[in-house]
Amino acid sequence: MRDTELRRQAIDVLRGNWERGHTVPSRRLYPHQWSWDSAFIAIGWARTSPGRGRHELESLLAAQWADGRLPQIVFNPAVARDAYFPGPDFWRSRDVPGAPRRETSGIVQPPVHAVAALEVHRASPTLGRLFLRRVYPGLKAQNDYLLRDRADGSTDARGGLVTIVHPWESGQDNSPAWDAELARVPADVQVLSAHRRRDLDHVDATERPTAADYARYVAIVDNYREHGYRDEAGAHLFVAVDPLFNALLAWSEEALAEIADIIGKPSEPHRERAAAIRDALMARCYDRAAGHFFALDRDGERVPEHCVGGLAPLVLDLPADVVDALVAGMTGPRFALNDRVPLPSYDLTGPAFDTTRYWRGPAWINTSWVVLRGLERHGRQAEAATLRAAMLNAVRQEGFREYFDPRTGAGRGVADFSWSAALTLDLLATGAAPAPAPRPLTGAPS
Ligand code: 2M8
Repeated sequence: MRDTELRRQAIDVLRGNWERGHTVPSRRLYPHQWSWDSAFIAIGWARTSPGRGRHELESLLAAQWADGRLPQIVFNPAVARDAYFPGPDFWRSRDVPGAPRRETSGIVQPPVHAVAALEVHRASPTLGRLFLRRVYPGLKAQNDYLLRDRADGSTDARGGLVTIVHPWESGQDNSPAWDAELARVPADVQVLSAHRRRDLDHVDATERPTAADYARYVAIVDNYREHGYRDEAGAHLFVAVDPLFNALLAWSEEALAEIADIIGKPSEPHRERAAAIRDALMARCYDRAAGHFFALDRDGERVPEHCVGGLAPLVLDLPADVVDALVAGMTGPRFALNDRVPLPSYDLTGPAFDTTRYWRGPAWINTSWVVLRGLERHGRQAEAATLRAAMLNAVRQEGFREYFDPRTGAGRGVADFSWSAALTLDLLATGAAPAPAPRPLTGAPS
């Protein structure tokens, strides 16, 4: 299929999923607005209709909480209240002081939005400055919330990173990195009899989290909701540090620095925050022997599961030997970089590897896109070209599927999935050219 035809099909998917001001990830499975999906989707809109990219981010920011959190889901009042589980009646954000008028969930997702805002600006710079002025305060408040209320051990020497308090906050919902921490949460599958899982209406159960996983997901939210979604003692049944989440936070601080420069605000504090998060990732999550960044459990111990998120710090300024080690891991048997199928979400040789169940092996376009940007940042053009070819091959062969079998490339999850289409538009627009070089950070690690 020619590039022009692929581009036309990708635009059709985005147009079909556009819903007056935002884009749903999937018409049937995810009929509301999702936080990090909107960031990737805005990057795609930037390549065809930047105005929609601006709307995408601004509609999400309109649902920001008073404390700065940007919610994982913004519910569309025009959609049936039980079309998605867990829906607005489960989260009950209306009962919470500081929640917006529009109903939302009470948790967050990886903060990649400032990167998206900068991409949208670059696509239409004449209008962009005004747009950047409008979105900067909300984007900054989002990161302020994370660094303030989600700081992990910030008062001791191990600080500098932020925690997630639900696997859904990682975006890699049922990754093996969360198994041990999740196992500490009581799984009462009986609670599911009070709810109807709507995901299984649309996707085969073998491709989705298990009933026990869902029972635990529900229990974690029940507890957080009882604490009014305040990040206080006892509010969290699940606590972890995710390298992908923190890498995107640092990357978005770099983007905020660039945005601040453009609109005449102080940028140095953002560069310092980006460097501090990068240094903490290096000190706490990076394992020299393994050449990989690992998640941490609630005690700060590394969880030795190789997940694609452990390659995400490549988007940051890293020492050359660390870049070499990450690339070696990517091309080795665990991630088997090739030009047919994007990177698996989890170690192909790992004990929990599953070709089919969603974040436990299958290949996703968004995580590969993040790693691709990292490879380009470090001038690893050969590996970047291979990964780019794999991503384009997967969508050409199977369409804009939600995820792909990491061995055969067969499409899995829903079809017409927005971020797969959106990031394809970005790949087609950027061709073989590397992404613009980011400005170096202050104080690169030795
Ligand atoms: C998936 O997560 C949602 C819950 O947020 C679900 O399974 O119902 C994940 O892949 C997540 O990363 C994504 O943002 C969301 C919508 O595409 O779907």
